[in-house]
Amino acid sequence: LKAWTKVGDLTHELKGKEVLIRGRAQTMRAVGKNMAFIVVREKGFTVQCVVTAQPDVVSKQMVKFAAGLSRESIVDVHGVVSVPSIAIKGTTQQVEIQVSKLYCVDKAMPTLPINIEDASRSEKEIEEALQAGEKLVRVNQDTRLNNRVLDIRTSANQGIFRIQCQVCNIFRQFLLSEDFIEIHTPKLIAGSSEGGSAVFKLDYKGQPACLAQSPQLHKQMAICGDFGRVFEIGPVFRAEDSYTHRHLCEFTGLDIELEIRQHYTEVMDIVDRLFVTMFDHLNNKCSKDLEAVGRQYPFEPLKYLRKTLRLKFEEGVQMLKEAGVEIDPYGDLNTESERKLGQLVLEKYGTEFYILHRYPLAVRPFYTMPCYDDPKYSNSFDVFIRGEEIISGAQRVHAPELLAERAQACGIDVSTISTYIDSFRYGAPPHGGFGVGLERVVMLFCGLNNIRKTSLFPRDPLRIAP
Ligand code: ATP
Ligand code: AMO
Repeated sequence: LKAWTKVGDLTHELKGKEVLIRGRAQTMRAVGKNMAFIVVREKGFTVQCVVTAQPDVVSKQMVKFAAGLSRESIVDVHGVVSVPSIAIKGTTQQVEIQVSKLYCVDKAMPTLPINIEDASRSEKEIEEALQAGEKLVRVNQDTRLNNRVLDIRTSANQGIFRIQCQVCNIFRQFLLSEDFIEIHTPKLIAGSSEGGSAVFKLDYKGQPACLAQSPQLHKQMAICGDFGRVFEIGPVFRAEDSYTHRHLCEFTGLDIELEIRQHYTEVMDIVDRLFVTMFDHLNNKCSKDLEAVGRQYPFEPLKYLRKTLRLKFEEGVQMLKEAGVEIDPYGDLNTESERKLGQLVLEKYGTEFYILHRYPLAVRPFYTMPCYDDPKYSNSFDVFIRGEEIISGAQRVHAPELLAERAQACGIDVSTISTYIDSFRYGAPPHGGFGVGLERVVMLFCGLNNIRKTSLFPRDPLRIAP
């Protein structure tokens, strides 16, 4: 038999069929000398394989070999699919394989820093096991991240990163279908692109340089170069000293920039259509992955409207005020007030996904366009999922003098961005765009409590390995 079957595809329909699978030996259990059960796992799906001693087919030695495999070894299993009379506990697949041949492709060391079974349990399962007197190790976040290669083998983590892949896939497909082109901007740049001190500085062959805090400057320059509509999926570096559940020092930015014909609402229209398409796709096409995540980290599906709610910053401030939270009308919202507003919006409008726009100019980056009717406000917006920010966006200043003035006022050394400012001297179309934090989208869509769960190899102020 040469055709491989995926463990996740083993269903009742294959009853009586011969199959060949490759996976990892997750757990081994011997029953006397004539029988052994091995749970084999492939990409987060598990199946029970039964090795029974039978003359001319399976020797007792083979049973012993199977029972003695080290956990996480890679095995090839050849056998017939059967349907047991009682429901199988502890595996994702409801069929078994009656093994005729078993090969160990690669042996794992006998003791591992993480037991995948322990690392896969939900908090509820851990509590129940502990109450039942079972001995088990609660695998903490640092142990998981220190041994990330093992940790990402759990079903929940396999699901998380397949969902992440789909977020990027839909982002790309949707934008290509809307006439955007994908660009790749430099990550080694001369100075800060967002302002502030949160930059990783480096020496660029004797010149001071830094890792890009965003593709902001170059995506706008691509618009000045007449691409019309651009997007990028790439790394973003922030040297911020943020020890929070939602800040990383390196994350993946999903950025877009486009010409605006009349109004910055055209940029918000893209947010609306892109994200409704994305959420629908995740709910309809990624149900197995969402279930895998939810089994370990239970969450409620995201509530969103067919047409995304748009709330003006002033209205948000008013809602908070009515709820007893005083906010400076020209200041920013802090984490707590963002959460509170998220709750109020859910109660009033029944959505956990919304856009807050017309932010005070003073709290936005230097390149943000002030509102024409009131320059204390700006043509800008943030987007929230479950009360936490996933997107910042805005119309940009395209008048070079104003841009230089705003940069200087925000403490940016204008000489480091002179080629950017010059781009607007050769005729620039009105334009705007936004940046999405990939890890935040996945974290918040799945109701997870920490951004490190949605970054494959997270980088935070205390971690640069593995
Ligand atoms: P941006 O995209 O604008 O950087 P963000 O979600 O990354 O948005 P910040 O603007 O950096 O967040 O900060 C927003 C709020 O998050 C701050 O007002 C503050 O309340 C909170 N915050 C940021 N960094 C920290 C930190 N290190 N510790 C505690 N709270 C923080
Ligand atoms: P901003 O700085 O708000 O905007 O970043 C855009 C989005 O990136 C995510 N994000 C982060 N994710 C993880 N760790 C961090 N430290 C972190 N900081 C930000 C958030 C945020 O909404 N140039 C603008 C975008 C634009 O206007 O086009 C920018 O970078 O989800």
